[in-house]
Amino acid sequence: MAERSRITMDRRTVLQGLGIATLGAAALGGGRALAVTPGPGPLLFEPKVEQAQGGLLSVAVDARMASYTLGGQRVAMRSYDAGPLGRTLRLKAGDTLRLTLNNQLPFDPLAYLCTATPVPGDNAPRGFNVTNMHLHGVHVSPNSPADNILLMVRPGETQHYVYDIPKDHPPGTYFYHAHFHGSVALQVASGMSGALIVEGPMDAIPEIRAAESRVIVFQTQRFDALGVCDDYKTLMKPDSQVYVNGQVRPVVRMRPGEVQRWHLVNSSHFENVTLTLEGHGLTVLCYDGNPLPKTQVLDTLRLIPGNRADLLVKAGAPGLYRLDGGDPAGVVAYVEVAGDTRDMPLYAGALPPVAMLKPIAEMEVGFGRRLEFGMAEGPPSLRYTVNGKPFTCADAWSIPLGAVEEWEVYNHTADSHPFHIHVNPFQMLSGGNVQPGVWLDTVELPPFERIRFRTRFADFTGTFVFHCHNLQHEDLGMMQAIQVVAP
Ligand SMILES: [Cu+2]
Repeated sequence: MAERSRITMDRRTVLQGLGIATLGAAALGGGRALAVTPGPGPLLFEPKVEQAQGGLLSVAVDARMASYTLGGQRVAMRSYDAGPLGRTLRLKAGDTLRLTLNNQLPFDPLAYLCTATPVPGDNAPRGFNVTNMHLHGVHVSPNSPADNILLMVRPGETQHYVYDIPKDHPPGTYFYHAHFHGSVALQVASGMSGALIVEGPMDAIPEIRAAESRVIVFQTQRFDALGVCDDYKTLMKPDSQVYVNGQVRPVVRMRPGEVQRWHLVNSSHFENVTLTLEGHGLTVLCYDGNPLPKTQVLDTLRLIPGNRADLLVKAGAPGLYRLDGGDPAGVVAYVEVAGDTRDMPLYAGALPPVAMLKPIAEMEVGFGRRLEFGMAEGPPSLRYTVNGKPFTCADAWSIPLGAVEEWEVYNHTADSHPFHIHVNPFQMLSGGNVQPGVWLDTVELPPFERIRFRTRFADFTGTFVFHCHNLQHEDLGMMQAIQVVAP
């Protein structure tokens, strides 16, 4: 099948040169219906990497308007550091991240009507130039100066964050993004996110260490004819385009037999990607930054908004292969295999265990909860809810530090919702279109289905949230606060 659908380098070059979409497998192979697959774009652009030195990574991130070309159109979008995607932050478990967030977004009088701790009436689009920072999936304190998402950083203000990454933190791929309630969807969709990679014992495995890293972030920027996005109508306009590192169908180059380590992030505000790489298996190391007990080879990998995965990919014979994102995204990137052969070993086997991810036995569970994601009222004042109520800071659930709980979450709507919780990952028991036993921080909650998982409220007291990672649902109320208290 791979033979049949491979498009030769020459053909690609010629067609790309002419600016014509290349024809799909069926068309080239003949016999089947003519299918048109859009052709490859430019070489994959990867954001600059900021690497911790001597246990410390200090970075300044500017939230600002930026003008650049996206998918052939000039846009003016909210950004980190003036591009479609923030820099990649790389540190080791045990390191400290000092992040200075400068809000250089335009002055906005409405910013002064926003309150840091939302009341129920605030579950609406608001504060598009107000921001803050969240380390998604990272096990750090939810209190200032760390991962306090209830802070507000108004235009012209600066916030100094300090995050101490625990020594036994699961090594893998995470991301950082804006999280001010009311502007999360619009800011993240516009590009206010970036990859964050935590290194640990897994990275010392020689075959993994030898693999060159690629950061691949899926985004869904939306903009109008002028290239701007300043309202929900634009944000939610029908459009299936998925950008990869701010590009349309970029090309990842590999040599035959080369193994690469891919750090995948779905940073879209609403779109799933279901990935298959033509003619190649995907060797999974981590889901949501959590290493598996041993590597696992998949044909298809589904990433809902907020999910990440760490993969090894070994290139086959020379050719051009499609990375398909499933329906409705279609082909999201290409892999071009060319050049001298390098027969690198593809690691298969055990991954170093992480103490934090010790399986949670039934006898360890001290409390169970049933909760429900739902909707309230009809348009135009549609709100999304947890247990029948849109978000408010006034009703945080109190949970003692060290509690181990089993949750059952039911989706009482006809939409799918990516369930995401801050600070602590959870171990799946059932549902969510994933294998029981995996550790995640974001899982699919399909329509009218339920998920079950167990989790430990370990190490950190303070107030944080769980919410829908379909980010406009979050802004419209599908979020709940938790206050972890000293017992
Ligand atoms: Cu949702």
